[in-house]
Amino acid sequence: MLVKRYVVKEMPEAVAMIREDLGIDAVILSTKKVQKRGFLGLFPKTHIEVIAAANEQETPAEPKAQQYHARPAAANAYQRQIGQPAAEPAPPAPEQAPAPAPVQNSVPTPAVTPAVTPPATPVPAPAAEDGEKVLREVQELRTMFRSLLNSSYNQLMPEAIVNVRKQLLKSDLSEEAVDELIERGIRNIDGVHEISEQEFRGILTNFIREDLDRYSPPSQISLKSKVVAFIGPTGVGKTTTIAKLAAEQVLSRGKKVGLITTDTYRIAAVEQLRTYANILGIPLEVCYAPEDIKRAMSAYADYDLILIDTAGRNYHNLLNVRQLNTYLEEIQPDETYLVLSLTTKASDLEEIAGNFTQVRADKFLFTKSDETKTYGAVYNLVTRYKKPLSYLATGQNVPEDIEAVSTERLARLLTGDISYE
Ligand SMILES: Nc1nc2c(ncn2[C@@H]2O[C@H](COP(=O)(O)OP(=O)(O)O)[C@@H](O)[C@H]2O)c(=O)[nH]1
Ligand SMILES: [Mg+2]
Repeated sequence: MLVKRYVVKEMPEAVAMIREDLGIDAVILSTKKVQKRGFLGLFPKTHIEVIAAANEQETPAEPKAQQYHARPAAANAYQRQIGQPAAEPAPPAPEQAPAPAPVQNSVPTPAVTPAVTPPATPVPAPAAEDGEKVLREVQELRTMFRSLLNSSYNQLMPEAIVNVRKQLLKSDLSEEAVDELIERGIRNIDGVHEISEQEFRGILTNFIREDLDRYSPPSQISLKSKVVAFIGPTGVGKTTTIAKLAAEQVLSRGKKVGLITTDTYRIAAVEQLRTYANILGIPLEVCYAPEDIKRAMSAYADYDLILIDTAGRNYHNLLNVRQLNTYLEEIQPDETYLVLSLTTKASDLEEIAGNFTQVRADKFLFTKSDETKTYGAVYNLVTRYKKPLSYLATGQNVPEDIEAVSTERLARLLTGDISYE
């Protein structure tokens, strides 16, 4: 990604420079009026600062037929911003028409120098330096975007984009995640002023869905897994979720299921799981210490699936996380689900999930989706901790209130494309 800043007298000058430096796929990220004190006061005071960006491999521009749409779109967008009537859009070039003159010939010669002078001939740099440069530029771009979106300049952002951004923040996506998405969205469109709110929302919905599927699409208990553990903080719904999944595996998949609980911290916790086990007619083994695990496992030697409930403890405390790890080392699960409630405060979820990175957790399982209308934490955690989704627990009823996650539905809820019932 190349990001460049230009300070020009008139917008068409900037457009011509951008096209020459960054190519026709460059996007204008921002334009604003700036006061510039010139040498000996010779320059006029009001200039326009233009920030533009493009993918590095797309530069420099090759003259192509499409190029001729770039200037009118950007220039018109700007003219509308500063209250001048936009020029008529250029008619599409007829198929056999002679090649039109390059754009820079049709605009006045630039009377100013860009604040960042691009190199005339790009010199190939070593790979490591390239990487650092790209990182630096991406960081610059982020910082610029954040200040852009939060400053008075916000007023210049088209309403469509501002509204989509507001909705994402309302869904509890982190500000950082939102700004990254908006930035990606803008990079993917031809002109920020041309796009409708619905179109922009559609683009971001797709990005969110792709991101949620990136670390492998949501999956349920694998047919190959025999030992599956459920871990997570107190009261998030681990035991209830295990009861729902045990019922599904027994009733719909015809599996021979056994339960183990290591949650002997609360007496009621064992009784709660025993009640579900009795209803389903499946056995429950209780483990009071990590040494009990081997005995419990051997009791289930000829079972298809063993679901393991663990103690809900305060996992802000790393000591509790380590204790849990001792159990998991004995259990050696094929899959471990980190169960988290969507009703937990976003900052607590971040911290708890962070502490659980010390434990091998394979997938996220979110509960209590019925008690909140903001699912942003799902996106924040999946993208931050790079683990896939699995099930969504949607209520207290056993066994029915659980479903496989649909990333498309989640993405549409987050952008406000559909509403929570
Ligand atoms: N609204 C709602 N409540 C749930 C859900 N899952 C569990 N619960 C309730 O949350 C409480 C704690 O559940 P429990 O399974 O004991 O949590 P654990 O401590 O993590 O094992 C119980 O009252 C459950 O009925 C859910 O998806 N939605
Ligand atoms: Mg429990």
